[in-house]
This record gives sequence, C-alpha cells and structure tokens, in this order.
Amino acid sequence: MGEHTHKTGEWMASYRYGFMKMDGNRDGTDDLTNAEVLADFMVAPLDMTMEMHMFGLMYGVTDRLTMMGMGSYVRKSMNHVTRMNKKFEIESEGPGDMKLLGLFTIYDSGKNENSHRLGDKIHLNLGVSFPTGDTDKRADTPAGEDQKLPYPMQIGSGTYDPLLALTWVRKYSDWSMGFQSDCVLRFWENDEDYRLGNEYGATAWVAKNLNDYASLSLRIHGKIRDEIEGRDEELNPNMVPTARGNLSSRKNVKGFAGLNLYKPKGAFSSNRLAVEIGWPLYQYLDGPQLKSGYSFTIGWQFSI
Ligand SMILES: [Cu+2]
Repeated sequence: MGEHTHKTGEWMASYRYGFMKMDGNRDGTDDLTNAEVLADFMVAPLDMTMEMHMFGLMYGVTDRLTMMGMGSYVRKSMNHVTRMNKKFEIESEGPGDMKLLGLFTIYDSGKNENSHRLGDKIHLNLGVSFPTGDTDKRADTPAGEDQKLPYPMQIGSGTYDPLLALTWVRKYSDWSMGFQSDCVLRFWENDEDYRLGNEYGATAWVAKNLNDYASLSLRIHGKIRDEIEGRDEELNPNMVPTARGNLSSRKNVKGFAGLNLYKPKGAFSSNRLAVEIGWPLYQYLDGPQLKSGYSFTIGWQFSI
C-alpha cells in the first residue's frame, strides 16, 4: 500500500479484490485440536474467510507530494463448533474504514540513464484511518438472537488511527527492489469501550521485468499486532476465544509471489493488472487464535 508516488497532475484509480483464509487454532507455535479449545470455551472457531473490495485514488499534487484515498467493502465469515458438537456459521459485512494519506518524497536520486542502476527513492507516508467501518455488528448465534459479534467479526477499528510508513525503492534497468516499514497506531477507545492493538509491519520485495508487458515479484512480509485493550461488555469472554481481547496479539511472517501485466504507456494512460498469492511462513499467536492460511489479491490500476 502506498509503495509508489506520482508526478505532478497525475491521477491513478485502482480496484483490488483480496481474499484471506484462516484455518485451525494455535497457541504460540503449537497447533490445537478443537477438543483442546473446547476444554476452556463453550465454542471453538474452526475457520474464517475474509473478502475485501478495495478502491483507491491517488493524485500527484507536486512531484514531492502525492495524496491517496482508500475505501473498502469487507465481508467476513466464520465457522464454529460447540461443546454439543453443533456447527454454525456467522457472517458480517459492510464498508470498511476509509483512509487518507499524504506521500512525501524525502529523497530522490534522480534517474541515471547511463548506469545499470537507475536510481533510489525514499518517501514517507502520513495518514489517518477514519472509523467508517462498524464495530457493533450483530447476528443470531446458538447463544441467542441478535448477539453482539466478537472482535474479529467486526468491520472497523472504531477509532481515528494514525498511519505511518517509510518506503525505499531502488530501480535497475530490468529489475527493482524495495523495503517498506509501516505502523497503525491506536491511541483512543471506540464506542464499544475498547481499542484494537497497534500494528507494526515490514516488507521487502524484488521485482524482475520479463519484457515490456510483464514482471514477476517476490515479497516477504512480517507483522506484529498488539492485543486489544479495554473490553466490549456485551461479549462473554468465556463463550469463545474471539471474545477475549487478551487473545488477539500475533506475530506473522508471510511470503508472496506476484505477476504484473502492463499495457505499455500510451499517450494518455497506462493500465496494470496485478495478481499476488501469499502463504504463511511463521506465526506466533497469543491463542487460541485461528491460524493465517493462504491469501490472494487481484488488482487493476489505471493512471492518466
Ligand atoms: Cu498510484
């Protein structure tokens, strides 16, 4: 997200579809059986899918400042099993948190056409995530009708969250590499009397141009998420692990492989189609929590 900037007056619109699967429970790095989870809770989560439709708009105010806005529509679904071996599914969906960012170029080496190494760029992202996503989703469960859904089934954070990132990109004539570290900070409690944990991420990638129309990329991404502070009083922490704020911190490392297809830049516009698949390499969960599984995104970018 926000790994590139634009030149003065340049617009870019993007749409991305993301799919994430979580499957099975874990505590630390140990996998848990359903019976082990049900020894402490009335209900055990089995698996979860999350789908996101993401819409983005970027505009180059100057060569050194790009503005970026993002919106999303999120759909979540989680399967559960009870101590009585009854299985049930919970779904929630709605608009996600909207984000507004400024991307400031703080270093630009310029383009050296005479060298194999074309140049380096560093930019700083500063922004805010707005609480447009719901934190009070409800559904019918075996515990009763119209029950408040646990933390991972809510759509937004419910708080104004500062966003910060630093990106470095180095370009060679037929390949490129980059590094980005980012964080989402949560200082304030939402209307439900809790706040989600801070998130700290770092990602490094290499991309190789195959020809003028295609490139391949490999990426590694590490992320630390702190636990939820405070408590939604409507949730029963003995019912299901997802209703416990102190069972929400996690450390993840994932690998990604991507393919980008370009329509070479015409006089007025350019198009890019990107597909990326991800898979977990390492995860330490303060559990029981559901394990991250595979994920993929498919996205289209159009710029003028
Ligand atoms: Cu862009």
